[in-house]
Amino acid sequence: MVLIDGKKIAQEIKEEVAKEVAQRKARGLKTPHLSAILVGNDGASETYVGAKVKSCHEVGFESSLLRFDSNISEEELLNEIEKLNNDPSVDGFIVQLPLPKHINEQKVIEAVNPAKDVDGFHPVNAGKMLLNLPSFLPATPYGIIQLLERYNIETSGKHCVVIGRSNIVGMPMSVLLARNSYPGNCTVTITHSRTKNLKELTLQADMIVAALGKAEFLTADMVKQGAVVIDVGITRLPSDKTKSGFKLFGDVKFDEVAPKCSYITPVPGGVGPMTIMSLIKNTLQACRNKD
Ligand code: BQF
Repeated sequence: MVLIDGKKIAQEIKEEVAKEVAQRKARGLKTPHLSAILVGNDGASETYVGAKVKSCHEVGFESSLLRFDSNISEEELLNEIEKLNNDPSVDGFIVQLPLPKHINEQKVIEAVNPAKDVDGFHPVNAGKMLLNLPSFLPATPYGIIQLLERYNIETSGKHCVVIGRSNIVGMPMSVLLARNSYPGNCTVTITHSRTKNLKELTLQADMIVAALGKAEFLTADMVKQGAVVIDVGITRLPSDKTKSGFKLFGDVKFDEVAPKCSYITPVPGGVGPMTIMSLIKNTLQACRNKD
């Protein structure tokens, strides 16, 4: 069993990006600038945005964090997005999700200029991805693709079962794994809450991407010997055993599943750190696109 070390790969990518940013600066090219909009003060969102801003500094990007009260109106938020769309110093920006209930997330996603949509959530980027055209890939699927690539994991002709069909993970991951490229060329089965024979399917899978958001859902009896298991889950549960006051759980019952796997990602330190590097890579690309 090989443990896929997302933290280590993310660090390697960080160093590669930092090198390129330093070269850009030396050549008088623009320094990439990522902006983030954070609405309200949800603990998990604060942590994620904080990690993104920190990574920007580590690779030499400019970054800006725009914070708004949770009672900001949809109209005001759309107005702030328009300002970032029109700000030439900002190469890419994200609106940290989830948003308060009174704001229509889809409307917000569609307000972002696709050329600055480094989260890859805009329908234009989703459509380009589907058509195998250059686009910003959503952070989590892009991170997983990079892990498969860096570990040279064979995907061609493999049967991959994706559990979960969310817009940001399950659906785009299924598309990317089915593409005619490496990593890709998988036979993909998308499964979800209405799937009747999940265990029957996962037992046939050479690769399983668990992205349903249920702590420790995937158990050893559901996994074929030698499978690759990618755990996208991150359920934060309160804990008095950690100094942060919470513990992260994946969608995979790691201790019993890991011995059956050829490769497996841990939680934390697997897919999570890679999502941040995807965002950083997309922002660098957004900046390059303007050279
Ligand atoms: C790790 C996210 C659900 C909803 C909105 C490192 C992250 C997580 C875990 C991280 C996530 C999840 C992010 C680890 C960003 C991933 O060490 O295992 C990093 O920062 N993530 C987000 O921005 O919004 C979310 C999950």
